[in-house]
Amino acid sequence: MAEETIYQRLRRQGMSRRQFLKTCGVLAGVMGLQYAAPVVASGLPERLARTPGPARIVARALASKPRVPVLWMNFQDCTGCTEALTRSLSPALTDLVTNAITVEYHETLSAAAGVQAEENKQAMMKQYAGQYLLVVEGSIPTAADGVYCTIGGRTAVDLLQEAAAGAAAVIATGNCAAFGGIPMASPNPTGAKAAYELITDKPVAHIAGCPAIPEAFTGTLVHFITFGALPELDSLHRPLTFYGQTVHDRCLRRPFYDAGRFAESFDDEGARKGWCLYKLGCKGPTTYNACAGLKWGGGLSFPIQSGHPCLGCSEPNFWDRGGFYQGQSAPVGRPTITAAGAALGAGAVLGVAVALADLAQRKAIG
Ligand code: FSX
Ligand code: SF4
Ligand code: F3S
Repeated sequence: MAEETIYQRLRRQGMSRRQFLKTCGVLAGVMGLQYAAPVVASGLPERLARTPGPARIVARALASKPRVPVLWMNFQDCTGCTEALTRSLSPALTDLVTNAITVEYHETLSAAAGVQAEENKQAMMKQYAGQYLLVVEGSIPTAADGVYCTIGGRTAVDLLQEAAAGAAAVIATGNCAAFGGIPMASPNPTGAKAAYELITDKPVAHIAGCPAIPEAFTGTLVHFITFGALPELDSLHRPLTFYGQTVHDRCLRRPFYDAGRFAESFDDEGARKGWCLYKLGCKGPTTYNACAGLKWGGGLSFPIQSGHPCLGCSEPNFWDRGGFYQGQSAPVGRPTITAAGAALGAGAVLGVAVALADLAQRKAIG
């Protein structure tokens, strides 16, 4: 018997066709898909054929594919990336994504433990060899033969390489998995490494940030579900849709930066008036992340909006670069971004704004 598709599962769980198509629009928005060319919707129900191009792309994928198996490995991290994702304030989105994937193994969320969990993982890797998505959270210790992190008596290095061997693709979520993060900060006692340093034969996407923005993770995941491949990445393997612009490019304090109005301390008149935090150490001009557009807590706020300079948490070595609150005497020049990056970044933010507005509307109408 053919495996149940994602769409069939959602229908079985009570989602109407109308809700399904609307949600596909939300997902397309999260992925920044509105610039994608429409596809021919042959063989689909009439309502689906009338759905706008990007939503139709997602709908076609969900209507034809079974759930994507996910293997989630936690190593040296604070679990903030899992926390951020599970506390994301887009429940409808989270709900759809959890229906579109099957998390076969996750150390911190799994109900199973010990031998049973390890046996489940082995069975899953065998059953879905070459098809599953591997998500890595945390850095991997390599010093002293890897003894600083062991699970079930095996080292993180060993477990990661075993899991990566059968994966179709890898998502390294958070700065720790992507670039080594805080565990790799000097003096790096555990010999921490990033996932890509140990996985050299599989595509790896970096959802950088400490922690990663949930919507950036979800958008990348949905891209994989839809297209069976990772989205376009920048030179540091971050999806361009979410990392194509700096925090500074979309910062709400940017007019003050341009006008040369800077807070000089956290309690001066400039700080109270919401002026630019550049002289208080803000790394926004050199940090590529979607915080200023997507924000956190379902679009509620982000560090700079709350009065704190950007620490550059989506960039390599952000902890060792330090100087978090070090005043900078003169502003850097306007950042240069590629036209492609700007278009993609703007597209993503617009898409998510539309998506969130749609979600709010759906909640309002029940
Ligand atoms: Fe690292 Fe994820 Fe920083 Fe934590 O677990 S990215 S320490 S907030 O969240 O890996
Ligand atoms: Fe915003 Fe920081 Fe840029 Fe100032 S320097 S505009 S606070 S990102
Ligand atoms: Fe990180 Fe800076 Fe955003 S510190 S959360 S990239 S504003």
